[in-house]
Amino acid sequence: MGRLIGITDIHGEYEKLSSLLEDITPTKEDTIVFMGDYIDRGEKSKEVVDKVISMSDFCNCIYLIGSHEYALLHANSDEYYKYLFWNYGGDATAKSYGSFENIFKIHGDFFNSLKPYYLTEKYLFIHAGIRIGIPLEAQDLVDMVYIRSEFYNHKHNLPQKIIFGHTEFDKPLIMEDKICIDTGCGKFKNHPLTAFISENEKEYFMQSSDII
Ligand SMILES: [Mn+2]
Repeated sequence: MGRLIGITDIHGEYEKLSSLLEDITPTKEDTIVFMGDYIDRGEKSKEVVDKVISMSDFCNCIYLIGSHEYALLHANSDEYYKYLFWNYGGDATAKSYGSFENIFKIHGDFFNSLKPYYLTEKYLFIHAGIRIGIPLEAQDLVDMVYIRSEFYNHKHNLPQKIIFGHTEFDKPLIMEDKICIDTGCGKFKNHPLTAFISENEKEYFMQSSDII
């Protein structure tokens, strides 16, 4: 059995992503679940998306949607998400692609193909979390990519451990029923990108080395 790996909230930090993936060195038996927020804030959103797409040559890859991709996909049709996109780092993404229109010309198929979550027997990988008390199949996508303390401050009732991101902590937040691996990559220059790894019966983390 290969490793099951979660990576989230890369936010255009191509060097941190490359360094972490190099340390992980994925093989054909491994699965990487990319849990959203590929873009915005950091300078290399386009390179980050190219890199995560290219990883499917080396291992099984799952691509989830994050809040920043949700805002991107709704920026043309909804003033609120347009505001969110342009005020939370979208300018860096447009610059990385050359223009806002280019984001869709170059990677539109990728952004439109992103999944809401990835479920295994032991884990649920999801960008932000779930609204507790509602069945998984009835969850609202907005909650799944934007929810914060209403989720992580309470115990949930799913049999799986939930691996999530979206809310940053200084180090992985480890709770009995959930683990957050957003360690502020892209938001704070000296914060690492963190990977959650499940291998046989072990759970551990790997982080990008200190690239400033
Ligand atoms: Mn994020």
